[in-house]
Amino acid sequence: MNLEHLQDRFGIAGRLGFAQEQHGLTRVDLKHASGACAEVYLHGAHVAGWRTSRGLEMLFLSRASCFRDGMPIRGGIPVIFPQFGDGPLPKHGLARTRAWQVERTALDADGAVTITLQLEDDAQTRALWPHRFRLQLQVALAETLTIEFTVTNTGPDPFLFQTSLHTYFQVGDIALTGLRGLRGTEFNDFLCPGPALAETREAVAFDCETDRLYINAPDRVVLEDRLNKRAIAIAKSGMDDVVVWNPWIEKSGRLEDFGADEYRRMVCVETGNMRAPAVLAPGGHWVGRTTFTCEKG
Ligand code: TA6
Repeated sequence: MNLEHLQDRFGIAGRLGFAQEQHGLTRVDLKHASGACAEVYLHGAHVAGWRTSRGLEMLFLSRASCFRDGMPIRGGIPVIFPQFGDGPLPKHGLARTRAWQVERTALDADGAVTITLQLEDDAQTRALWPHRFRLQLQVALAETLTIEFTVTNTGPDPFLFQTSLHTYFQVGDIALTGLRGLRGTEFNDFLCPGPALAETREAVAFDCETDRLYINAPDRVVLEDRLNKRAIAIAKSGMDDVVVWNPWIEKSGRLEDFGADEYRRMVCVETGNMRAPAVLAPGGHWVGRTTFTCEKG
């Protein structure tokens, strides 16, 4: 569907519009009555930007990011399915690099601006992963940002899957950043494989490469950005785990779509089911949700 048809069918005057980004990808601009706004690409159903009603950009987007078919956007909220991390499929699965379709848009009774994007299996996905599925991602912009991710097994066989909202947050300085709420939670350290350990700190701090999966994590954690004097509450439901990632210096140098110094101004706090793959029976649904709230700043 071309831009004009998308605008005619799904546009909402002053609240939701479609644009062609300079690399040819279709972007959806959402604007809430409070002044909060967000940008979502149909490519990967990728939320690439979110600004609060006070105009504060909350998500990190690399200046070196690609914006082209077949490549994930570096930053924002990559949608991960059916595989988290490395494995038989391309890393982090196949959802984040495919063109999603607009299913519906709405202005909710409470004034939230919503768009629901959909991805279904096709010959290309089935060649990679031989299962039938339907994904829906609903982005709801109010003074908060809520992402609802639904997986439906539309085939005759059960399948195993993992999911993640791989969210990149922008911070003033990683050295003045902490993630509260994980004390006592067991985690796997991807950088130091071994038995799960319990987090002992009130706030996870960052002074080196960090890549940890917190198992059955609390449903609310708070990212503190002390330099910007702000905090972001991350509240999940239907999602078991939290992954915390900062590439630090050496890994940053190995990422082609990431600036060498950008590790200082970002951290990923990811929500989903990233640990053991879950089984979804034929006709089954999985729904996970995460709401982001800027509490100060
Ligand atoms: O979520 C953490 C992680 O798995 C890290 O190991 C790092 O590789 C990151 O994802 C980014 O992966 P990507 O494939 O987007 O470069």
